[in-house]
Amino acid sequence: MNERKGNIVIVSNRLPVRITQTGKKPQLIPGSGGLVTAMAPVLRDSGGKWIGWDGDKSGKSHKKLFKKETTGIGYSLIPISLTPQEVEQYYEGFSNATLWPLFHDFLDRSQFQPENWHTYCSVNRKFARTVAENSDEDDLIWVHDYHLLLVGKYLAELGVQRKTSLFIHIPFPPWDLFMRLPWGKEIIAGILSHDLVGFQTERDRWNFVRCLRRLFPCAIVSGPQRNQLIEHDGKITRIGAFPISIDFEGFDQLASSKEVADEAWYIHERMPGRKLVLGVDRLDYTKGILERLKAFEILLEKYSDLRDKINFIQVVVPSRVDVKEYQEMKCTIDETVGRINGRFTYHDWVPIYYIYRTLSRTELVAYYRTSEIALITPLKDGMNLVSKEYCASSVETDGVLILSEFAGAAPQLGKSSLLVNPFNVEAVADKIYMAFHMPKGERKSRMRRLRAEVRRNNIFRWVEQFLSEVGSPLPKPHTTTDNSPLARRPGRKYASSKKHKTPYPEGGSIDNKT
Ligand code: ADQ
Repeated sequence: MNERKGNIVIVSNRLPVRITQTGKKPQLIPGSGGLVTAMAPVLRDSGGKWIGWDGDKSGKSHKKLFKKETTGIGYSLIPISLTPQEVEQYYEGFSNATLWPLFHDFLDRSQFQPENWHTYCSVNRKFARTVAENSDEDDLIWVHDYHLLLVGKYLAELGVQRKTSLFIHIPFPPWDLFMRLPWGKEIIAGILSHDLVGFQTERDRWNFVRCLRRLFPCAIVSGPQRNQLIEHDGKITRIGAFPISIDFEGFDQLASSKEVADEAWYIHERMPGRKLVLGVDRLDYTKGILERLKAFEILLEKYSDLRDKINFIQVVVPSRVDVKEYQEMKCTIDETVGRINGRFTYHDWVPIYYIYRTLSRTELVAYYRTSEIALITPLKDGMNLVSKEYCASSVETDGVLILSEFAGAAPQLGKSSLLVNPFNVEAVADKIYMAFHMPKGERKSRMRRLRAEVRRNNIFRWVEQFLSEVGSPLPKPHTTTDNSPLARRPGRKYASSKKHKTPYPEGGSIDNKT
């Protein structure tokens, strides 16, 4: 990692804690979710600041509570308050009802409301002001995700000189979808106002470059495919794919503990002599939970010899519980589980166990460890950390991973897992059958390769590679803007100041088309 003078300032929509009201006093408890899992160990080790919304929808300020409750944790948490209107229009509106569905290929769910867009801009400006007030010139600002794509732009408009980077945790959509966004040009320009932009996969980076080329044909794209430089409007931005990961050793050690071994034994003991198929997801339409249930139903229809020999455990973490669409989705899942169980339950065999709550880390890892098959079939996913957590927790090295080809993890884990198209529910059923009957030797060799991959490309390496890219010197920007003839000169390349390391050697065939 590069030696830097300043601190790291992380900026994300939510802080890595939640406020709870136990009795009269509000308290802070650690939050859950992919981003928290990824970043908390990093800040704990390096110090620094984390800026984000406190999660309170009333607009009440909790600065004092944060100051009191977070002294001594090794880094500062700086809460931002949002008004009810900001929550509705910036968070539930533009972030989660426009960008989230559009970037996950759900165009029919995307809403394009101008008032939501305007509030998205003003909240991004609010975040930028807070960053300016809580950082100085030597600090590295690391913005996370789709809620805050314009923070770099507003920092620049405020005249604040900072090294800024952005990591987008969700997929970047292809041009055919992105073109529908009425404010697409502003979004691309906002992303380009950062010094480094990281995507989960080569496909996302490639989609971004395609959109950029359509909207800003004069922008200059140069450099090796996996580490490109873009000059636009007198600024140079480095872009690359940095597939996020997990703390492999943390999961491996916990999975090997007696506590987890006991819990895992207890879970399997309730379903004696049966193979367990596990699904773990946040409640979201992108995760493909209903399609997966349908695939399991087809499995029981088509391969009746598996009845009584297999159980499907679907764990769903409550998410966006106030949103009507999510409440309806939960009802549909409840009904579907009930219908399938009603149809196939026989004596003491109930085919589907359905858990709708947040599990403790020990419980979650016990389910990972004890399940013979993981069925991870999102319809689209930025990365999907659950697939990596399953591999790290499979300490007996005999679990089989069935993985969606539309998960960002597929380029890394696809070779040694059973890849499926989650929309093809009959094929998913066939893959479960294949996993059920896979010989032990093959299961072990596949899982060993998967574990080696996740162990090598773990979260610490991810952070190190991202930070070392931010630290890499950039060439001086050319003084011309987009429209100048010089900027349009074909084939113009920057002399790279160093030979770029390829962060992740593997990648999709898409690379070759860039
Ligand atoms: P998410 O959409 O939240 O993250 P994912 O990557 O699968 O998706 O992370 C979910 C996290 O929640 C995992 O770390 C898992 O351990 C945890 N979790 C799941 N079920 C749980 C339960 N019942 N109890 C407790 N914890 C549970 C977003 C993007 C992803 C991207 C991540 C990280 O949508 O595509 O992989 O960010 O970049």
